[in-house]
Amino acid sequence: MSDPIIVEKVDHWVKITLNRPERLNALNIEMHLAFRSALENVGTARAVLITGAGRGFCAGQDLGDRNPDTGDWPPDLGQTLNDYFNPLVRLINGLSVPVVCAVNGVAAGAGANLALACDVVLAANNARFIQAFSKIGLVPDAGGSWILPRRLGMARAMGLALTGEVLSGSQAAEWGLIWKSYDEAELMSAAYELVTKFAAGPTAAYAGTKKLMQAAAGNLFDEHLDDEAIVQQACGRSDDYAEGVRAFLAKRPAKFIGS
Ligand code: T3D
Repeated sequence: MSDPIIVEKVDHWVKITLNRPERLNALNIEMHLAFRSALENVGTARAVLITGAGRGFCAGQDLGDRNPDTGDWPPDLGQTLNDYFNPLVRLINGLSVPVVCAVNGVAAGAGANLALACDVVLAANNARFIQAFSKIGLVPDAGGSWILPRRLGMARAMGLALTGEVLSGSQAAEWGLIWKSYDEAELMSAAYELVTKFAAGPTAAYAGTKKLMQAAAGNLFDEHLDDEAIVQQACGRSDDYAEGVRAFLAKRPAKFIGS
């Protein structure tokens, strides 16, 4: 059997591929654990790319592992979230380096919301984002009910969640749910270009940006200004800041070293 998660180290970044294409990369326990381990072990990588093998990105929980006609029913879904999905979302959020997601095909249920947890989301124009939960009697999870209203406003968030309608990659970009969408054939080269740029970028500034953007949702404006001052103070002491200013003054591209 092939590995459910493929990890490839490329220069200063890591590519993580969800690899159960025959199930549209739906997550079973083995795959959950392998995905978690991949995220926990990005080490000194300066950027991460997550994508899916085959025609799908991820179809969420493997429903083949749920059987209502057994004595084990009902499963404790609170525990499933706490033990499997939430750790993945928290790990993606907690990585200090940029996490790029290339949504190469259908992203359904928690598969969609794991993609949306990433820092910069690219998708094929014909990718499908589906909040499939209502179709099986569940609520959006893996952070979906938090992120959708913030990115889209209540009208679109509610519409997507309650109807389970398909949102194309191109429409997701138009709505501001994701960063950009591309023709299918161009998606991976665009993703490689972006992650390569991040891996050669000012790593400490990216970490600070991520931290501040995440804190913004829970901060009052005034305290957020204080937070910006603290993070910027640290950036001001980095080698990359000095290099960025030198490069600007010398009219040459900056060579960031990530510290
Ligand atoms: O349970 C908990 O732990 C709680 C947490 C839940 C988090 C969640 O993610 S809940 C949501 C779970 N996911 C879904 O409800 C999506 C189910 N899948 C679909 O609705 C459709 O498959 C898609 C819209 C994603 C894609 O449709 P389509 O027509 O492009 O492909 P398909 O033919 O339906 O799927 C291809 C194969 O993948 C098919 O297998 P087969 O017939 O070729 O042997 C299908 O059964 C399989 N597949 C797709 N999604 C899942 C799956 N197998 C298991 N689990 C899946 N989620």
